[in-house]
Amino acid sequence: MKRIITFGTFDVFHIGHLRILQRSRDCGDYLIVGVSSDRMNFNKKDRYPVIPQNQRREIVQSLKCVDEVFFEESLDLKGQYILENKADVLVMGDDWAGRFDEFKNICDVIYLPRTPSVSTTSLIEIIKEI
Ligand code: C2G
Repeated sequence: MKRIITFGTFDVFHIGHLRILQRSRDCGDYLIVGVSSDRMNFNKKDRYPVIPQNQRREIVQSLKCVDEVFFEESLDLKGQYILENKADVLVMGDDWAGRFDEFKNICDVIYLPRTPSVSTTSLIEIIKEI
């Protein structure tokens, strides 16, 4: 039984989000997702996500490929979340390549290629133009 953990905001949920979650699940048997909290996003980017955290969590939890969801409250707690959830593998998109290598002593760390040509930021820009 291989337990996978991944993290993300999943704001304005799109196909890139779905694919990284499906491919993360394909790396093992059980997928746990840390959904970044509204406050964590505000601290990081100085703005709140468009979709509030309870709705982002509900969307992610409803997916067939996702087994369990919790709120990620801080980037600094990643090691603790990996240990608490007994994760065997940390999967992240390759926009984070190298950033989480420090956890290679507690689990495997895999960076998967991002889905090209789609992002929350570009979707927000397109919607603004309409
Ligand atoms: N992603 C992807 N393809 C895209 C867009 C995003 O594969 N076109 C992946 C990202 O690489 C990430 C996941 O989808 O692994 C979630 O992306 P975001 O919601 O942008 O999450 P982020 O702000 O990177 O939050 O602890 C880390 C943070 O919680 C990550």
